Amino acid sequence: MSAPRKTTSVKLVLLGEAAVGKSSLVLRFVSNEFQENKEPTIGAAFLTQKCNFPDRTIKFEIWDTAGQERFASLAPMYYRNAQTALVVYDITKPQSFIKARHWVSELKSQASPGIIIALVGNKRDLVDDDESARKVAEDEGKQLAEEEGLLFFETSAKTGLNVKDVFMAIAQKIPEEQKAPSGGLRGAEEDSRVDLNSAVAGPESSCAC
Ligand SMILES: Nc1nc2c(ncn2[C@@H]2O[C@H](COP(=O)(O)OP(=O)(O)OP(=O)(O)O)[C@@H](O)[C@H]2O)c(=O)[nH]1
Ligand SMILES: [Mg+2]
Repeated sequence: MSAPRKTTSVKLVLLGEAAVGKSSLVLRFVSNEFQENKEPTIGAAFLTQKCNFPDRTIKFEIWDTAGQERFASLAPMYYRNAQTALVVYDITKPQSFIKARHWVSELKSQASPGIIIALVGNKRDLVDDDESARKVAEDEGKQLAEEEGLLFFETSAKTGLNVKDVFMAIAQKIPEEQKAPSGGLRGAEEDSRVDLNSAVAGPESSCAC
């Protein structure tokens, strides 16, 4: 009988302006679904997703934060102790790219040293048929990622383009021995006091990857 695969827990936080598609990216990754009119996140939502690799299992503990300005003060609570972050913008909304730059610099100065950050330009489907809808050039994203040492992807939560790839690229950068640190916000399954957005939070499920 083969030994059970080692599980590595990875705390991941999503940050970005309201309505850029953070929750939609998570929904696509965890359930392979998309909702045309997704409701804004209130506070934050917590989900987990396990991904099996030949040598180990990665368990993503995902904190999906609310982008609305009124929740901005909560963000440090969610990125504290995060090993990885997705900073998301909407490639049709230049303001959301400015906000993404701010998140990257805040993470660099306030989050755990060595945090793995992926910069994600979402809603690619909107420009595939009509390039004039694009307001942030792909090269702008690439350049910021190169300057700051980030992973970079353009995605579509709607079609699924590159969504799994973002999480797989992050998983590949997680060192073998790394574990989710204790302290700060713990996984919701360990702390019933955490206020969850139950419309989004769901049970663990196996990764299709
Ligand atoms: N066309 C298109 N629409 C998208 C995509 N991703 C999300 N949307 C839509 O954009 C809207 C906002 O998506 P959300 O996932 O709720 O955005 P959010 O970043 O979680 O927003 P907050 O929770 O308020 O911070 C919803 O109506 C989604 O259906 C995408 O890749 N393509
Ligand atoms: Mg949301």
